[in-house]
Amino acid sequence: MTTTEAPEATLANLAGGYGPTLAMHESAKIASVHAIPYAIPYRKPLNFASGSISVADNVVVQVRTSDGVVGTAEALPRPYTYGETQSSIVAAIEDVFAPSIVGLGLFAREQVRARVDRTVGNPSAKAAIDMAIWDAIGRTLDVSVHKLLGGYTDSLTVSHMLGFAAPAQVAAEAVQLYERYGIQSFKIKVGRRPIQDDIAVCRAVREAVGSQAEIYIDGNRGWSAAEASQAISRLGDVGLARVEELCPADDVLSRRWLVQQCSVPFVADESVPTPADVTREILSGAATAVNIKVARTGFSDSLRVANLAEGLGIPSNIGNQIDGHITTACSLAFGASQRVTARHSAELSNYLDLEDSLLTGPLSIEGGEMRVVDGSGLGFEIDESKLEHYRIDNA
Ligand code: MUC
Ligand code: MG
Repeated sequence: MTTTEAPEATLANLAGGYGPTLAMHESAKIASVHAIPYAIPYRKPLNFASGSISVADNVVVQVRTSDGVVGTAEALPRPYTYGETQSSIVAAIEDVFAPSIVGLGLFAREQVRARVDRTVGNPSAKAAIDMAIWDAIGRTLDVSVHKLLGGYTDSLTVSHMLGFAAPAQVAAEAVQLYERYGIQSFKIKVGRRPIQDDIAVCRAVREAVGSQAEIYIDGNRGWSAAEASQAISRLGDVGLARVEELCPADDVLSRRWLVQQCSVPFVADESVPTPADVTREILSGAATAVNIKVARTGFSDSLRVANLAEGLGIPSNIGNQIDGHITTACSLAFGASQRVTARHSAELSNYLDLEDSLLTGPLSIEGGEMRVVDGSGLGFEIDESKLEHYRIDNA
């Protein structure tokens, strides 16, 4: 086999039901990969323990095939989590990854993975390339990515991430999200501030949304294990469904001590950006659940994390890397495709805070649920005039 031919196992996996179409496009190749930086403001900033975001300074990634099909995804720079910036993502894709994968077979995802993994780090750049290739495969075969990935169900329960603000303001936002979209699951950002401030916010939200709503907290490593332990016991009356990354995973022994006291799942998020990290952290007792973020593991490695979590017998939740519209569509397609992720609420709604969208059609949340768009590939189209307007590389 040459490196530009699709490996047979991958073709066989994809072929179920799509045989004739697949045969027609078997020789499709990756013809080009482009990274387009853009900036869309948020209506209000999202503040959390490890950082803050007021503009979606993301990177659209487009993979064009030798058949002229274009697959699209986006990369989200999160310097406080993975060290990538908007310009480092563009440079990694244009200068390093594109030259190493152009010419590979479109269906040779494992070849692509092997090539990009020769460079360490850059999880968001790698993830966006992977998802754009899956989109191009879906469009080539005229099948949705959601079906290609597993097609488990057609909708997910939405959870919304609430940033730092005064208790009354956070509670009012939660109520508004319930009244307008039916959302009844809320992740509250905590950590770094005085503990009583976080406790006041959690109590205000619980009081405002009632006992039926799901509430959980994310510390983004902002507490010590001792502070987190104190906060958890003082939050007993709030009824937390799970807790996330409350203290640094590098505080190895105190983190394990904290996790052992926890009566609800302790979710690892930024401490598990790769399948190997999931194995290491779970087996060492540093967490009892994991977040899956397609923004950092694409679809190919998100499948690995979901399978690993299932094998280890721990919950896996669809997290949110403060996703824009494109990544939200990717998170939805993935989360609804797998049985293990579909059983939990998925963080899909923070795109609501963006001032504008690059997509031609809206995403919609009704009754607290988001339905999969069942078109070719990821099922969305880019509005070219909007991309032209918001891109920052053609001034
Ligand atoms: C989260 O769950 O931590 C904040 C930083 C990041 O990378 O993702 C967000 C949300
Ligand atoms: Mg988190």
